[in-house]
Amino acid sequence: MKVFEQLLHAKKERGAAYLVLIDPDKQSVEDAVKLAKMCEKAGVDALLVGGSLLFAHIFGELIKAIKAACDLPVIIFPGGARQISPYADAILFLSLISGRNPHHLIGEQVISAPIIKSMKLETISTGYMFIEAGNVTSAQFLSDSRPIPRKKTDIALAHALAAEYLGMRCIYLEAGSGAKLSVPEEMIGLLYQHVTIPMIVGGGIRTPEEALRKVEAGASFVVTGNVVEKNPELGFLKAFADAIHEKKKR
Ligand code: 1GP
Repeated sequence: MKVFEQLLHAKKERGAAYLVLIDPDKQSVEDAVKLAKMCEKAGVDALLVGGSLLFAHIFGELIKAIKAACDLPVIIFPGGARQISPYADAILFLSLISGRNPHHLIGEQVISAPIIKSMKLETISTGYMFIEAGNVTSAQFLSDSRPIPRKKTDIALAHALAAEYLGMRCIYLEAGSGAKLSVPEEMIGLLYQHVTIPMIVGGGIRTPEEALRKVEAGASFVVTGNVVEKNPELGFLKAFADAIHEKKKR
């Protein structure tokens, strides 16, 4: 089964899928492997690997080591065209549709497409949308793009519909790593009513309860990064996984 189908399957079976982000700039290969194994035990559905900058030269090595140590699908969540590896199972082929910077709408994609083809990586085309988060995140700063204001749910909806009509397979509502405020449930809820493709929601989610609220509003896949890096404990991860899978049980 392709990775995207696995995610859809997880959503069908468990109500939503839980994705944990591993940023190669924020941990060593050993710590990432430890975390990946813990994620597998805790009931996480897939791992995302990527970062805004990539200072460390361990991108491919880290993915290879994770793949050797656990069976979870590893999906690249690239901060740019340099973040590609044949050891991953798939890549979110992002276009930053909330911005108007052509380099992040199509430039990086053109640079990376032939390499992705040669690596035979599965691509998951994703309409990537920055949502105002109460602070300027690294991704916003580096991509030189403004986020969609939190209260402008109609603007968010117009972008999400455009992604769907362009044939993208999912939307990523991104408050940004370490966001002060996560994506508002009102926005997720409105998009859920009108858009038929799945929504990934991430950025600034700090508690299992907050994660569950995103699922109840309509998120298909929930991402956490920072909070798990800071608390790499099985019980904590399990609480997130259980909350994200909770809706199905109700
Ligand atoms: C960032 O959505 C992800 O791209 C995760 O964000 O690190 O704030 O959980 P956090």
